[in-house]
Amino acid sequence: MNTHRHAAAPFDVEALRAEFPVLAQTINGKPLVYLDNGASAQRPKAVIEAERRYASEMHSNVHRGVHTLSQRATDAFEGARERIRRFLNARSTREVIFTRGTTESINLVAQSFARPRLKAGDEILITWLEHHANIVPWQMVCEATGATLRVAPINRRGELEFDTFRSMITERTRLVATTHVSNALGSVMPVAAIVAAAHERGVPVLLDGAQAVPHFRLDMQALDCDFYAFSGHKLYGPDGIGVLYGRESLLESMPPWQGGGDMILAVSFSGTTYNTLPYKFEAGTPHISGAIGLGVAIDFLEQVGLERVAAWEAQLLSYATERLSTIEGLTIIGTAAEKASLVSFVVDGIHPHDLGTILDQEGIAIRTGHHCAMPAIEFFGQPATARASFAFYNRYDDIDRLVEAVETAQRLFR
Ligand code: 7TS
Repeated sequence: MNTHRHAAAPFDVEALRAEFPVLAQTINGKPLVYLDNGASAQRPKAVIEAERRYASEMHSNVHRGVHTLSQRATDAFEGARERIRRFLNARSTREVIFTRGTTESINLVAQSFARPRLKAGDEILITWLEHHANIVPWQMVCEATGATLRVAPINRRGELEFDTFRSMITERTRLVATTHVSNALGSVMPVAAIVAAAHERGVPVLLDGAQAVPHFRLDMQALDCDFYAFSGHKLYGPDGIGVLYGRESLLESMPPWQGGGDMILAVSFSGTTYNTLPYKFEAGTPHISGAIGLGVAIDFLEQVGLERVAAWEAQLLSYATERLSTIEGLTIIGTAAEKASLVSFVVDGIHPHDLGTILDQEGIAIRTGHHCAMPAIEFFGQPATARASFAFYNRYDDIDRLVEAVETAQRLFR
């Protein structure tokens, strides 16, 4: 695709919406407004069709058959890995491991990288903004090894206190694990500075990219992090599939996480020889159709253009922030200088869950609750918030509908 010509073309959101069958329905008699993309984004026809085609024409197990179907499935599966490598600008497909999603990717690093290395007195450093998937696996490792989990603070805008964070990286720190974008508040973390500060002290960095990958162009070589985790279902792809990117030298040094088929070269009762990367970390039959669908989702996103996506979503974010700010009694939680396209908010006198229920009556899907980031939400003295998270297929009209529905809820509660 000619990216220059493409970049100049207007962003045709209606044409893009037509690619997403889910969006064209009514919920409770109203046209659906889908603003829960942070929890899971919708799939374009191309992804649905790729999964259907795989099941109806290609399905077989990978890496084991000499027969044609197995070779087709293997080619499509490994082709998806190469697409993902290119998307991430990873050096090699050996650095691209398929997992079930962000959660499993982080657990893999926790169990295979951290657990064998850590001992009492060692530290893992995270931040106050983490999703539970980037807290609990480290707590489990700390419990097993006697290591300590330390948490870098944030300010009232929901930004990392970077100087304090940096001062918490010491000779005891064995790993820094932070989110790239906060799912609860939208804050974009200063990941380049985080990686630089950690590497200055020789500490590896894991980034939780679940909320960043759908919005920004990534470059693993430029970013220079050691691990990067994300999920297919937030990236317009299938659920049950995700990726762990890992620096090859570190992955080489790590023992396998799970044992079974595909992760071995030879097995006998006197011992087993493990497979090479990335297969060493992919025990058992993988989610083949999921990986293929994820490759197609990435192609789709590349065709839309990540730079254009980022520009459109920035407009949506600023329009939503402006419109919601005009509602009396509504407070936006999370006002970082740099934010991805989501808005967390609370409304005086209405519990977020009640608000979510009323919005659903209006056909509007948002997420309410602690967003699996309880410490981040509780930091603001809230048990829960309402969260509208935008994808490139959202439009100004969706935000107008959201604002109207919040005002309707206020009238009902008055
Ligand atoms: N990390 C972050 C930053 C996330 O936002 C999520 C999911 C995860 C990890 C876990 O991803 P999974 O695919 O393995 O489940 N976040 C959300 C959310 O914000 N609403 O629902 C799920």
